[in-house]
Amino acid sequence: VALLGSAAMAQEGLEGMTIGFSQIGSESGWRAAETSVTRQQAEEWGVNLQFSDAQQRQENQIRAIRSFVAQGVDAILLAPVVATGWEEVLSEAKDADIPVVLLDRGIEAPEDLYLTSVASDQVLEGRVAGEWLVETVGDEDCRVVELQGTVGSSPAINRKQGFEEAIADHANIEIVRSQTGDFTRALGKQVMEGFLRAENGGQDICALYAHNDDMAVGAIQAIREAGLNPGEDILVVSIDAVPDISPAIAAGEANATVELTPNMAGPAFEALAAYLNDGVEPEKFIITESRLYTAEDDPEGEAERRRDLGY
Ligand code: GYE
Repeated sequence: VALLGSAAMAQEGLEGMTIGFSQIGSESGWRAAETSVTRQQAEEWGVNLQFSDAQQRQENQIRAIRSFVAQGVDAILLAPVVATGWEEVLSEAKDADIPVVLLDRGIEAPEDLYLTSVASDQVLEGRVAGEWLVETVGDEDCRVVELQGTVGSSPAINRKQGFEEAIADHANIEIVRSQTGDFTRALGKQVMEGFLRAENGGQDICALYAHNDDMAVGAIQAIREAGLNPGEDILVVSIDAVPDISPAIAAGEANATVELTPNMAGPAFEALAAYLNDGVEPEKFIITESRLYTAEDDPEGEAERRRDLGY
């Protein structure tokens, strides 16, 4: 993984190339960080980055890809908002000989429609979050509410699955309510308010599992407003490890998160440089690390480290 920030060095092999980036939008702090890290990476590699913000809509992404193809870009980065519906437009890119690299989310399509996919193992992320809860509650009964990510997105599907796998053999832990918060803080708060009302003012909830930190941050606010102590009365576990979750972890209002690097573009550019210059086929799936992250990890120090990563 390329170094970022002040220690950054110029990278070779893509100078002067034009690369289109169809980004989902800016629903979360993690996504905003990915956008800024991708821009930094493009600068280090000397890439002319054509950025297109889809505002969460697949049709905008399809339109952007078609326009990149018409423009004759050298490569395309695609962070696909949902998992299905990409065959046609990716076939058009393939027919035009333009390699596509998927960033941070997977798709359900034949693997020859993209060069490689740079993403975390999202089932594993869910499992890590679930295993943390299993260890933390032990034999106690635990009613869990779940805030899901964007409907139809690979992280929402896979993070749900991984968590369910982790708690499957533990009859004392049960997901009692599960709804999408679309990966946003505002919906995380609003949906959590509904969960609290429906669960005896929150008295019946033991833990919140949120598919990202932003929704957890919104939900923490809702828990506080309901007169309960987030992190104590209701355990909070989420995914991303964005800097904004660190003060909550330090304050004991959030308990655990699973770190996800915002630097997906670095490995993507490395793969593209090797492929475009030397015809080297990268591995189909480039998997980034998933690390559990709790108050024991010096959240303030870690937040600083992540800021250096480009947040
Ligand atoms: O965890 C969430 C974002 O696609 C893995 O999307 C990514 C997810 C990330 O909005 O915060």
